[in-house]
Amino acid sequence: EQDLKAAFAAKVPAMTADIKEIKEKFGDQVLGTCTVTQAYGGMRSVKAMTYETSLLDSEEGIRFRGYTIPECQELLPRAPGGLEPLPEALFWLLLTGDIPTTAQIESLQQDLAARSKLPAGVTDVLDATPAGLHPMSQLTTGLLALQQDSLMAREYAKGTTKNLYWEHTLEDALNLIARMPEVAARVYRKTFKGGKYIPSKAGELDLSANYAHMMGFDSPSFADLMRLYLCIHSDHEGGNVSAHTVRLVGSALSDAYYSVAAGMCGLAGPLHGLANQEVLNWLIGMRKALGDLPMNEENLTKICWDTLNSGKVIPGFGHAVLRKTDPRYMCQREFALKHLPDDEMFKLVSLLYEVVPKVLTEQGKVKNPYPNVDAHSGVLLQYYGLTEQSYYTVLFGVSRAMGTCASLVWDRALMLPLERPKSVTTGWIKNHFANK
Ligand code: FCX
Repeated sequence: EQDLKAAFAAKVPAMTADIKEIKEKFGDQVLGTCTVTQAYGGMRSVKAMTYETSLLDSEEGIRFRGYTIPECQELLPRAPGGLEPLPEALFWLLLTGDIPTTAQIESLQQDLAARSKLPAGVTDVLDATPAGLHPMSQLTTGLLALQQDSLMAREYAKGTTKNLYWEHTLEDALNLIARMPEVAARVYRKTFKGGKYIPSKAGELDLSANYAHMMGFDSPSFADLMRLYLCIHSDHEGGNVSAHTVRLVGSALSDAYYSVAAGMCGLAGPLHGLANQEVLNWLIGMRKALGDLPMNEENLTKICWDTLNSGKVIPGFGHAVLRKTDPRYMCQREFALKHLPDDEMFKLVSLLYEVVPKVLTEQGKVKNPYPNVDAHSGVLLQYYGLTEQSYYTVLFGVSRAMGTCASLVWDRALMLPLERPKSVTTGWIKNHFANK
């Protein structure tokens, strides 16, 4: 199938039948349990949901539809002259489970380009937000302004049927993914470049290169960085704050715009997507603190302890599920070794890769002392001149929208119901266990 909608539609019956059979065969099996400690502890490791587009292994890291990041880099179609996979191709993979052909991706790219024009009024809303508002707040505002065009909301109001929800959601998802780069680029230009906007070249450039272009970056290797960046931040199974929020809000049949906007609000937190901003602030502070002192293990160790002793976390390190170095960190490190091996900030990041795990291990609290995706991204961006760190989470958001939208379309295709786990009070727990 050349067309993404048809390729997706072809997958739905088999998946639906598969799940029906699984429920018949294993419906009564216990998938996971939840202790009192887990209920108070952010439900860590509680297996209580399914999520099809990606799976996270605590040792190996993320697999998108069974493929590791290096496998995606090898197998997914690339832009002409590019070395990194196209996020459009990753979206196809997440949605259908299949590696797309170049022809399929060209058709998807044309479709996205045709959808990319912002509907009336969206730029007015963006222009009306104060430039001092955090870029993530501006992005979320822009997404809510795009919601005026939601097909799901319109069709639901007209009385559409449940078996068509996924079609409306796919329409919304494609429009959202096509339009988000321009919204995000406008946020950048408005906040940091005096509102001098650069017109879109959708159709002429692939989504990542066009996004980079609208921000004001036209170098081929920056476009390639964007492609890699938008691929690796897209999806990280279902339980992380942004993905789970999109799923939860979508389960109320709120459309893709509402759901993704809600997910973006979660991504804006410092323990989640904002960590990439925090990392760069921390690195810049570290260079200041070093002053004329040499950048060596001893001096960096001292600064790391200062951070911990002041009650702060070391941003970019640790993870709720991962227990080894994040492969999303590793592929960015490889990108840096290829494109900016002599950059001073990259050297600092490399040295911290040796220092921080030792410090965190000595501190003895963290379950994972190794770096996550956010420890590296900022240094790559600043090398190319994207130095405004308060913008970094917006890039993460443009990527995360793709993965969570792919999953949201499946949620509606599989007709997943409203999410509504049971909560109890501390009093309930006391009574319940005292009487046992
Ligand atoms: N620096 C200092 N302390 C840390 C730490 C770090 N990088 N990571 C974890 N800890 C602390 C926790 O704060 C906790 O302390 P407490 O018992 O006093 O509350 C203890 O170690 C145990 O936490 P742990 O079970 O290892 O980690 P959690 O699952 O609770 O939290 C995150 C995971 C990612 C939130 C945590 O490691 C952290 O705060 N890291 C820094 C922020 C960051 O990089 N976030 C981005 C994560 C990610 F990749 C993304 O979503 O983008």
